[in-house]
Amino acid sequence: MQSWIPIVPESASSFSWKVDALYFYLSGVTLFFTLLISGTLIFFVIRYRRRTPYEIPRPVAGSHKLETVWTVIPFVIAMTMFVWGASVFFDQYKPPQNAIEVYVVGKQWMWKLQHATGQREINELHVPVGRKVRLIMTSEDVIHDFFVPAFRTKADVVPGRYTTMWFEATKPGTYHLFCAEYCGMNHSGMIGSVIVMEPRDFDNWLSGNVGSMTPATAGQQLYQTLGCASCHGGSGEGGRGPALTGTFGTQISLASGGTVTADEGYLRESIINPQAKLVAGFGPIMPTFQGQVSEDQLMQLVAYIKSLHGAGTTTPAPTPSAAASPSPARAVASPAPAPSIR
Ligand code: HEC
Ligand SMILES: [Cu+2]
Repeated sequence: MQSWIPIVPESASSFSWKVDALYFYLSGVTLFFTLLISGTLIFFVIRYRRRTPYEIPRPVAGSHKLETVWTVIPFVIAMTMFVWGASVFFDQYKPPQNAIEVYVVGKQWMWKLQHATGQREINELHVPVGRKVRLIMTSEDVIHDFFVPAFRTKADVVPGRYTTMWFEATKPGTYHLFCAEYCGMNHSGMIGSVIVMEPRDFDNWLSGNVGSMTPATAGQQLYQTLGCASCHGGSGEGGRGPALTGTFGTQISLASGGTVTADEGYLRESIINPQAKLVAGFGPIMPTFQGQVSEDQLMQLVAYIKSLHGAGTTTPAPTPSAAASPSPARAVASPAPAPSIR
């Protein structure tokens, strides 16, 4: 269904109507005061126009009542905008539970995406309707920006760090995906689509792509070939370096005092720039892997470390079909309202 106002893009995510409501409120307030002020202005110009060349107007005396009214009313209106805007903002930026995770790498001039089950896509993102989808994004070159107007959400994709965003599509269909940050000559061609499918169709689509390795499995191989195992143990149990099993999402105590949450960004930094945040109790012996691994590979290593949950689950599923059942490809395995995806 096209939206009832022709200039507004289609609305197809769980929070798009909230963004629209806020937007209409802001437009309404703006329109109201524009009309009020310009109307009053025109009225006064006519009503108090100079009638004789020698006329001297009566001086205006202050009015505390008037001052108070036109201070308090705008203040209250501004606060409604602030509180409402903040609540919509927090809604969008609070990371969701049980989301499907998709890794996104932007580069001049395309989007490369990979699902936790291993499926790769370019300039297309297939997602099921009614499920929360979380994107973990970075760039290989310059700043890009992942923008899906129909979902009313966008986020910068920045080289050297991860940004995340999430959405829940509410209607099957194909929606525009734009790069919303000028990124060079073919920026305008950096477009794609988000394809929202019924859960059953999405399931079929996922299983139709056998043979691709999950990011966690690819990360496990990198972990071995890059020699991470020599310090962190063959399956992350620890040694000269800290254990990586069960690390993800926990609070890490740092040698410098203080703690940090082990999110994707922290894991990435620990590999690229190990000395930036030393884990308490360990020396600065880990070499940097800057320049040795691509952003794709970094995401795979991060996916592998995330998949290490402790006893019994340290080996990622080798095939995508296995990964679709409960497995370290946790995003897909998570319990969710759409039963056919479990
Ligand atoms: C020479 C030994 C050594 C090698 C090789 C090594 N590490 Fe480390 N790693 C360490 C030590 C020691 C620490 C703790 C000190 C620090 O934070 O740098 C650490 C910390 C980490 C952390 C942060 C862990 C936490 O609990 O906060 C991660 C993640 C990590 N390493 C991943 C890797 C990966 C992935 C590789 C392979 C690409 C690797 N390491 C290779 C020694 C090593
Ligand atoms: Cu771009």
